[in-house]
Amino acid sequence: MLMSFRWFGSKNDAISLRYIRQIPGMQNIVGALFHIPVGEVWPVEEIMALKNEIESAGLLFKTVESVNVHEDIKLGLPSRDRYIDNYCTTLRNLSKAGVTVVCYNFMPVFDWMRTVLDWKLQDESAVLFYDENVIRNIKPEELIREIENGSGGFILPGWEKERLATIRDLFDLYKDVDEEKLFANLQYFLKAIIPVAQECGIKMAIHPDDPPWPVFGLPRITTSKANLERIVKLVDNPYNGLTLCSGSLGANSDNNIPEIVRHFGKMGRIHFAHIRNIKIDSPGLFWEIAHKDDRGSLDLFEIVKAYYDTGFDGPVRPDHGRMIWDEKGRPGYGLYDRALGVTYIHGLWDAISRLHNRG
Ligand code: DNO
Repeated sequence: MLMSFRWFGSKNDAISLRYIRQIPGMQNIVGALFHIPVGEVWPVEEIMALKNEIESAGLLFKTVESVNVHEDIKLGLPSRDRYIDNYCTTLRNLSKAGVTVVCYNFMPVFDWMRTVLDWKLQDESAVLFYDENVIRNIKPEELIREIENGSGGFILPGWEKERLATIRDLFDLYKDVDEEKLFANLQYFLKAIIPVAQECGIKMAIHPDDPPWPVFGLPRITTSKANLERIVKLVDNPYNGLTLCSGSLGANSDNNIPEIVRHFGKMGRIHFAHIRNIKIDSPGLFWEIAHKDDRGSLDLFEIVKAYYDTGFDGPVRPDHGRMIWDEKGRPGYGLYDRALGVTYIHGLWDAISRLHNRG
């Protein structure tokens, strides 16, 4: 595995590359050009500048999260072809910088969703929290306002202002889009981009919907083993693969994460691993917890072992962490707890591999 850390760039991240490099075993940065509006081409010069900055700090830049997909593509509007062309140009430009994995998602309107960004656990650490009852009783606009107010001044990935400004129009446009339509629109997109990705040596990795069920009546399809199976078959090519996010898929306890990792790992379709733990209180009510937490709903040992057993050698990131030690930063994306997560994942991996090699 290639141990990786998500970084939002020197202008947008409170954490320096120097600190990230000091995390034991850290190798690779998961980055993006966050200022480019969704749907526009990422210029090669700017990608190269990011690569140089990361490499000068002694780290690799092999992974991008995310090249976001324009809503017109998800909606299947006639204007999608222009955005798909732009997407292909961005992939070509990224390949010039040596990027080998691109993560994206296909969630209508919203990206990941939470109802509280600083839920206090008993030990006073703060975590991301989700309650379906709140979602049922709040207007999307209100939730957006609350998320913005709780973000500590940081722009949260997927919650960029411009995109959400037109929210009412988007809800109207999605009235005619059900799950089947969304699958068809995803297939149209994949048929166009996967040959380009293959030619560029970039593995495409769709991120699961978070949480993995419909929200605000909008369809979501990247939600379960069966749907992931359908997605990888929409274009049956090894470059059409997955970001296997344990915390997103795992919020539905019907999703058996170690089993899903083994299944798609054996098929060679997991291109990016997001490993974190959550605590499910009851269906639709969950919060994030430390990677090492024996009260967690996910078994991180079994998950890491599934990656090890299937020979996974792609990028892995600790995904989110709690806010601890009075750190101020982007909710979910502090330095300290993600660094602890990295160390825990390394510890599990090293122990599994040494025991394995001993026979
Ligand atoms: C949130 C992230 C998501 C993820 C996108 C991938 O913390 O897990 O924003 O990056 O869904 O496209």
